[in-house]
Amino acid sequence: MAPPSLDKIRALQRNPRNIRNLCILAHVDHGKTTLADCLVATNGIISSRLAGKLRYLDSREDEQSRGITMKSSAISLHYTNGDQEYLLNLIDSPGHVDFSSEVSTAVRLCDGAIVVVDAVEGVCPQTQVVLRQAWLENIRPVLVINKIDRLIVELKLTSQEAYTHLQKILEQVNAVTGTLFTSKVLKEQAEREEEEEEEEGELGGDQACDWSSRQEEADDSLLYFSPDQGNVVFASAIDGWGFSIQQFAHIYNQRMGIKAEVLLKTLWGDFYLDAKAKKIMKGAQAKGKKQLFVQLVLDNIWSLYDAVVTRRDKEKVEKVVTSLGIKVLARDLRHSDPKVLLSAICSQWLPVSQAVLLMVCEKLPSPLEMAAERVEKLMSVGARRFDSLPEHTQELKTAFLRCSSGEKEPLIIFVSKMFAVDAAALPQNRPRPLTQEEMAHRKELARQRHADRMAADSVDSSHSERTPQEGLPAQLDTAKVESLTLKESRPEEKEEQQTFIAFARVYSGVAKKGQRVFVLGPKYDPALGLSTLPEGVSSSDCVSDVPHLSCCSMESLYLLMGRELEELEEVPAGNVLGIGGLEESVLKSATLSTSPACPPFTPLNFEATPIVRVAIEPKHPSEMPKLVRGMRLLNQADPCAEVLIQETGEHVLVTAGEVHLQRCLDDLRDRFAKIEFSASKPIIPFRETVVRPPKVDMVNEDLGKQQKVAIIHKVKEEAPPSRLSETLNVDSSGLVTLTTPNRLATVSVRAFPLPSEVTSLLERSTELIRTLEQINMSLREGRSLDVSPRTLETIAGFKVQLESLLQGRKWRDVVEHIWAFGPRRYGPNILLNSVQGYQRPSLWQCLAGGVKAGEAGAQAAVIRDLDNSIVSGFQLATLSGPMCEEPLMGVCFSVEKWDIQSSLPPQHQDPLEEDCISRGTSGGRKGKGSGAEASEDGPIGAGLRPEAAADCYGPVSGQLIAAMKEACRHAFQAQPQRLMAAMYTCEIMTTADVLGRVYGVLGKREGRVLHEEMKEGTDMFIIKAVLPVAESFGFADEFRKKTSGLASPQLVFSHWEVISSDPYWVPTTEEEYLHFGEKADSANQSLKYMNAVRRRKGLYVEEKIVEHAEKQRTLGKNK
Ligand SMILES: Nc1nc2c(ncn2[C@@H]2O[C@H](COP(=O)(O)OP(=O)(O)OP(=O)(O)O)[C@@H](O)[C@H]2O)c(=O)[nH]1
Ligand SMILES: [Mg+2]
Repeated sequence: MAPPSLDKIRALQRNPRNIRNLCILAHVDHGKTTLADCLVATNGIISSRLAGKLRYLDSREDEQSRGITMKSSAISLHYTNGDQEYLLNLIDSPGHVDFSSEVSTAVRLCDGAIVVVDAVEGVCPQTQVVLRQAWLENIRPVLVINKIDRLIVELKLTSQEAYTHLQKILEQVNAVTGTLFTSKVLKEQAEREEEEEEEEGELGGDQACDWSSRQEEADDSLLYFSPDQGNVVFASAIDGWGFSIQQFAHIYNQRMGIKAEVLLKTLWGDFYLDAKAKKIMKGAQAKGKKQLFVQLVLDNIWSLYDAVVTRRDKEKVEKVVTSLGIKVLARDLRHSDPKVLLSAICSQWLPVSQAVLLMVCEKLPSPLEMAAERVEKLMSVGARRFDSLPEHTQELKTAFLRCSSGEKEPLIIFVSKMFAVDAAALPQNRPRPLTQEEMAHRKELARQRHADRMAADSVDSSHSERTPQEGLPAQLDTAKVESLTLKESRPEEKEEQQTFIAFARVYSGVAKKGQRVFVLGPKYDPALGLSTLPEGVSSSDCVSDVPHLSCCSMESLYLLMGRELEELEEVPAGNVLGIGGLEESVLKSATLSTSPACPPFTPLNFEATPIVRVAIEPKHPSEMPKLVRGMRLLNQADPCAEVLIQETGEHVLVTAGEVHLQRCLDDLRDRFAKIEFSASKPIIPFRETVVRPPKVDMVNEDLGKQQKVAIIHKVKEEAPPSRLSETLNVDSSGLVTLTTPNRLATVSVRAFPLPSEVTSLLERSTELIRTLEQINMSLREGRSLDVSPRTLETIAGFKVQLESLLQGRKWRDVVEHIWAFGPRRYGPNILLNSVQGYQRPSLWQCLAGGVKAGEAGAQAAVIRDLDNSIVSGFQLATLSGPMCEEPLMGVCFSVEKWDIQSSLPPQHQDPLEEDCISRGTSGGRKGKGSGAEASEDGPIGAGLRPEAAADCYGPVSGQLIAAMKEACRHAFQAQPQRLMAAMYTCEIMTTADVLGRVYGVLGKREGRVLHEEMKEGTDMFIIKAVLPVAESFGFADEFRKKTSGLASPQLVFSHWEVISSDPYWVPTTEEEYLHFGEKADSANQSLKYMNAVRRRKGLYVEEKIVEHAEKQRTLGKNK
C-alpha cells in the first residue's frame, strides 16, 4: 500500500470529527515503539515485514543503539473504517523515567492515549505515572496488553492460567485509575460543599458530568478498562497480532451463529458455553468449566503457538492456515525461523493494527469532543479561577469547544516543546525530484545551449550524440563554476545550522504560513493586555508595551511524519503540527494566539525533578562562546534540561538522570556546540543539618557528659582565632553570642533541629511560602494585594498544619514567632524571633484581616532596616553551611537576644546618653530606628553621623548581616552536624535466581531495601529500595551486568535523608577507643562525601596525607 498523499491528508485535516490526536504511553520497554511500527506499516511507510524490527519512530542514532526512545515524535496516519476515513496524529513517547518530561509534552497535545502494559511485568512505576499524567490532562486512555506471547513462550502458562493472569493485570490498572478517580471525586466533593450556595457551573461533555457528581452517584464505568467495554486490546506487537473482543465476537457470530451482542457481553467474564444446551451460562469458575474467553480465544492462540513455535508441526500448520482461510507464502512456510511463519499467519488472521486502530477511532474522542472542564483547566493559570478571567477570555472557551476552522475564529495554538532538526533536512532545503515539465524544460535548455556551443565551436562535435542529461557537460564551463561556488558557500553553512521546530497543536482557527501571532508568555495577564491594548489590535501591529506579550510570524508549517517533515500552507483546528521560525520568540513552550484575550495555557505537569548536574568546560578555552551558544540551544531543545551558570562561574547542566545526561552531552557535542569539551563528574547535591545530641556512642554504649564536652571543645578550636574570637562567645548550652566588629550590635542565636515532618512540610509548601512572602512584602510596603480567599485559606491551613506538627513545651507559640524562612526566603529552615518583648509584625498578618494588617505594617516600618539585616544574615547562613557550603535543611535558628547601641562607639559618648536599645525594653514601638534616630535626635547626633558612617568596618547594617551569618554558622556548629543525602527510590523486578546479586549490588551502594514481594503467578520478585544519589552513577549498568541484562532499574528522586554517621566523629569514650583505635580511620561515609564536596569547591580539606609513614620507610629499605 502506498503512503497517503499529502493532498489526502490535507483534506482529512479539515474534518475534525474524524481526527484522533493520540499518544502511546507506557513503562519503559513495554513495546510502544514496536506497536507504533505496526500502525505505521498500515500506511505503507514501512514494510509490514519490518514492522517491530525497524522501530521507525526511534529516528535518533542513540535511540536505535540503546534500544530506548528518548524523544517523543509524531506521525500522521490515514485509516479507513467502512465508509469513514480517519486521520490519526500519533505521538510515540519515551517510557524511561529520565524522559518523562517528553511524555508531558506529548500528552498535552492529545485527546486520547494508548496505554501499553507488558503482560508479564504488569503495572510498573512508570505505568502509574503515565496514567496519572493522562488523568491530570483529562485525556481518555485505552489499554493494550502487549507481549502476550511471553506468557506462552517464556512463562509457559496454560491458557487458563493466562486468563487469570490477564484478569489480575486489568485489576491492577483499574486500581490505579480507581485511586485517581476517588481522590478527585473526594476533592470535588469538598469544594462543592464549600460552594454550596454557588450555582452549578456550566457543564459540558458527559465526562465532566460524571466526574463532578458525588462519589456514590458518580458513574465511573466509562473510566475503567474492560474488554467488554471495547477499550482493551490483547496483543503481541512483535508477532504482529492483536485483538479486542469485537473481532472474536464477529468471528464466532459467523462461525457458530451466536449473536454478536451476546458474545460481546459474555466473551470476557465468568461465562461458559454449555455445548448440550447450546447456551452461554454464567458461573464457569464455580462449575469448573472453561471460561468462554479461554475456550474460544486463548485456546486458539495457544494451539497456534504450539503448532508453529513449539512443535513445528507442518501438517497442523497447514490445517490451521486453510481453516483460517489465509494465504501464506511458501517461502515463509519453509523459513527456518518459526517466528516468520507465525507473523505471516497472525498478521493476516488478527492484525494488531486493525484491532488498535478500530479501538482508537471508536473509543477515543475527536478534537470536537473536548470536555468543558479540560478547557477551563487549560485556561486558568495558577491559583486563578476560570470565572475570575476577563469576559472576553471566558468567551474563548466556546472557540475551544467548537474547534472550528472558520476564517473569523481566533487562532489558538499551544507549543509544548521545541525540537531541533538539521536545517538541511527541512523540506524546503531537500533536493526534490523533478517534475515531468521541469525535466522537459531542462532538456530543452540543455539542448539549446549545446546547439549554441556547437555553432560557436564547429570544430568539435563529439558530444552531440549523448543523451541530454549526460549531455550536461556541454554546459560545464558555466554550470560548473556556478555549482562550485554554490557548494562552497551553502551546504557547509547549512550543515552547521540547527533549526528549531515547535511541536504544537491548533485548538481553534486556521494557522497560515507567514501569519503573525501574539506569543503569550506564561505570566501574561489577559486582563492587563485587554486594558492596555487598543480595541481591535491585531498581531500584525507591533506591540511592545505589554509585559509577557510579543509578536512573531509563523514562517513555515509542517506536517510531522516521524523523521520526515512535509511543508503545509495552512493547518486547521484540531491538528498537531510543526511550526518553523519561532526560535527567537519561544524558549520551550508557549501559547500563540491572534487574540490578546487568550490566556497562556497552564504550564505542563513535569513529573521528574532535574537533579543530576555536571559542570562543563571546553577543551580549548577559546571555544567558550561556542559552548555557551550550544548550551543555550540545548536548553531550548529539551523540555527538562536546565542550563545555568553557578555562583562559582561554572557552566552547569542539570538533567533528570544518568541516561538523560548522556543524551544531553551527546547532543551538545554533535549538534549544538560541535566542539570538544569535558564534563565534570556529576555534582551531587547535599544538604547540611543538625540533629539532637546522640544518646549512645558509636558502639551503642550510653553516653555520659563526656561526649557533649568534647563537641563544644571542638567548636571552640575550630573558630577562627583572631578578631572574631574576642567578639564570639559560645556557652555550654549551644547559645552563640556575637558582637559586630564595631561593638554596636550583639546577637545571640541558638540552632536546633526541626522535626522531620516539619521539614518535609516546608519542602512541599515552597510555592505557598513564596506567595506568603510576596503578600507580606506588599503589606510592609503599604500596598494591599488582592489575594484570593482560596490562597488565604491554604495559608491558614498551612499554619494549622505547622502548629499541629510543632507540639510540646519546646515549641510553644513558635509558629506565631516565625521571623522568616530560608534560604531564598522560602527554604526548609526557620528563623525564630525569641527576643524578649520584641513584637515583630507576625508573618501571618495577612490572615488577620485588613485593618490590623495596616497597623502592623506601620510598626514594621520603624525597625525595618536592621530587622532586614538579621533576615539577610539568616538567608546567607542557610544558603551555604559550614560543613561544605551546601544549603541547610531542617534547621531552626532562634534569635534570643538582639541588642543595638546607638551608632556612636561607646567611648565617645556620655554613658547617660548611651541609648542602648535593648529591644526588650524600648522595642520598636518607640518609633526609633537606630539609623533614623541619629538624624532626628538633634544636632549632636546629626553632626556625628558622618563620622559613624565612616566607620572602618563599614555600615552597621552590613556588619549586622555578617555577624548574624557568623552567629548562625557557629550556632550550627555547636550542635551535632550531619549531612543529608538526596535519595532515589527504585523498583526492581527480577527473577529468583539473581535475587542474591541484586541485593549484593544494592548493599555495595548503600542501598536499603524497603520491601520485597513476589509477583503473583510468576517467579518474579519486586524489590523496592532507596539508594543515595551519590552512589547511583553506573548503578544501572552494574546492575545489568551482574544480572545478565535484566530490566534496568528506574531511579526516581524521592527525598532527602540524614546520613547517620557524624563526619567530625573522633573516638571519645573508652569503648570507642577500644573498638576503633586511636586513629579511627575506618570508613566514614559522610566524611568521604563532605571532603569530596569540599575538594570540588576548593575548600580546605583536613586530611592526613602520609598515614603510615613507618610502612613507607620499610618499603624504601627493602628496595
Ligand atoms: N516478546 C515480545 N517482545 C516485544 C513485544 N513488543 C516489543 N517487544 C520487545 O520489547 C523491547 C522494547 O520494545 P520497544 O518498542 O522499544 O519498547 P518501548 O516501550 O518503545 O521502549 P521505550 O521507548 O524505551 O520506553 C524490544 O526488544 C522489542 O522487541 C512483544 O509483543 N513480545
Ligand atoms: Mg519506544
